[in-house]
Amino acid sequence: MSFQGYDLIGDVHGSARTLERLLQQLGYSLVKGVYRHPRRQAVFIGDIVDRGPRIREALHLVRNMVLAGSAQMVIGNHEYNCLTYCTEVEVAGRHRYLRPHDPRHERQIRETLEQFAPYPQEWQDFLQWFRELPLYLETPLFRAVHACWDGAIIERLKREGVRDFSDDGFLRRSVERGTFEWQAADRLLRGTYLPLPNGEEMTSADGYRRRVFRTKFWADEPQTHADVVFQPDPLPAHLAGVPLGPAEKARLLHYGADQRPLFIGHYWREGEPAPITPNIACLDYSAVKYGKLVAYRMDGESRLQPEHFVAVEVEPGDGVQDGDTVY
Ligand SMILES: [Mn+2]
Repeated sequence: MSFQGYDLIGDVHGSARTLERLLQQLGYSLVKGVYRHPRRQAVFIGDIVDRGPRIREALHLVRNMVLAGSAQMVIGNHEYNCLTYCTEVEVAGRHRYLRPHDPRHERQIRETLEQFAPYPQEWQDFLQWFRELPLYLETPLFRAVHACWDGAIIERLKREGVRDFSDDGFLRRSVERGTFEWQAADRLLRGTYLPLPNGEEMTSADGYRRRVFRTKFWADEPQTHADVVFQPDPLPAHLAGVPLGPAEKARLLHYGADQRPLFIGHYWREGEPAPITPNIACLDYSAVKYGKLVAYRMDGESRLQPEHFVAVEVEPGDGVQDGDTVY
């Protein structure tokens, strides 16, 4: 089936009621229990799970749409974290999880596991489904990835025939720092980042000490750290103006203005939704923190239009109040 347009939808994080309102506003309606649009297809940019009050409902809604062909979805870092957190392997005769069960990781997945506790088989089914979610999506009209489009990594994934985490070996190696598999998962699902200058640390709004900061992958000839920072927390003033060295510049990517439109989520944006550049839009406006759940109506334009964004406010009880960011 061919569609006349696509509706790209940002990080839901368990705000299922708000997602239903957004879909209705976009012209989707329930047909035999599944949201559908007569002429358009939804594309979820990942991170349906964690944090919010209706994770299970949101997952059922989205998976039903994908199975019916009325939506596609790329995997987010939170679905990937669920997979690695819940996958047990044996190493040298000892059992361990691919993602360590430390307090920070437990905190990130807590609401998801609590909401699925009465439905253990359903949770296993969703984990299996997460493994089949593509790492990226590419159509003649646009591209979509949760955090960062890295053309070289994606070319290699294509050559190796890797589309998702369904291969056991690929999933296992993706947690081993330094492997190509680790780099692919880290870059596409978490984005680019740089160490803070002089080995310094900062405390972000979620209370964690960090030695790295998230960076843009579209900055054109950046000179200072302030030119590339892209995260909710600003850099400390004394670090922002520090020039980027050659090694740091070499680590940055540049998604060119001539490339096809790209949609990402991941970055906890605030304020009025608008394109970041003429060909890149971030659709994560912190819905679950009572920001906005945001979509972009894509009709095939090569330059993104501010009026194609659709945003709905999160209704009371469909988000979380605390300021935890959980990157
Ligand atoms: Mn997210």
